[in-house]
Amino acid sequence: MGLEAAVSRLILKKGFEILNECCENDVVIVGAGPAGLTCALKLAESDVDVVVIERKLYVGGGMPGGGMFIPAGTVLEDSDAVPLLEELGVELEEGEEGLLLLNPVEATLKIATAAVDNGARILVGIEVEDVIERRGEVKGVVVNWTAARQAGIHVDPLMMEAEFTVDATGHEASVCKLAGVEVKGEGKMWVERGEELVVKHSGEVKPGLYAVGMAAAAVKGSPRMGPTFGGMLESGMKVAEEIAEKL
Ligand code: 48F
Repeated sequence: MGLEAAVSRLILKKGFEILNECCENDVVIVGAGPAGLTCALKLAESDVDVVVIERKLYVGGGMPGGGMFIPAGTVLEDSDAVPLLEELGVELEEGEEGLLLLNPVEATLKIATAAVDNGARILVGIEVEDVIERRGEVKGVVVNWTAARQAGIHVDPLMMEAEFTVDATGHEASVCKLAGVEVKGEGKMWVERGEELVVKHSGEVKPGLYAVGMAAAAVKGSPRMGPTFGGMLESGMKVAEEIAEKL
């Protein structure tokens, strides 16, 4: 036998071991954008068993794209995200009007790396297509391969149970919609107010289900803030703290 069989055998054994472990979790986070990744990092730091499900093949959501694919992002200098970014070694440059500049690819990678280093699992290419609900409480998610949906093939899904589920799906707030939570849709652009309200609105939206980042803004209809990322990180931190306390 050559190495081909060994490569396949090893991947199947390890991969299915990981997927088996993901059938039961403390927390499932849907979406690996800045809010979901930060929430995962902070939960993992508190020794919470957390898995992030991302339908694309890469992490970061909208963050690596900066503004209009232009490779820079901003953060308000008085944001509580600044100490976290500094701790992660993200370079921050003085801007103007109380704004700092960052490299959004660097920030994404450093947050994701810290989340994984602290024990968070990130699964890519998997899409959440429904929630598990018992007596009005969300108890995890129903998942399928993104590729199966894209190919238009109907195949029954699998399920991942969780004590708490976090909708970090960004503007779509797709998990909230699946769970029957009313989603108003994000409001018009207003950076200061959007940054403030996204943090305020992040939290439990239905028993067992939390919304963070733009999903939280979309649920409440609060303003968008474009490529200013501090609120996304703060939102993830806030919900991680709330969930860690409950666990
Ligand atoms: O959109 P996204 O980056 O959300 P976020 O963390 O941050 C928003 C900012 O990037 C920016 C902004 C504010 O500065 O306006 O846009 O709130 O990341 C959401 C992630 O969720 C994935 C999607 O591919 C993206 O990577 N996602 C969405 N729906 C699903 C999903 C689903 N049903 N299953 C799995 N992943």
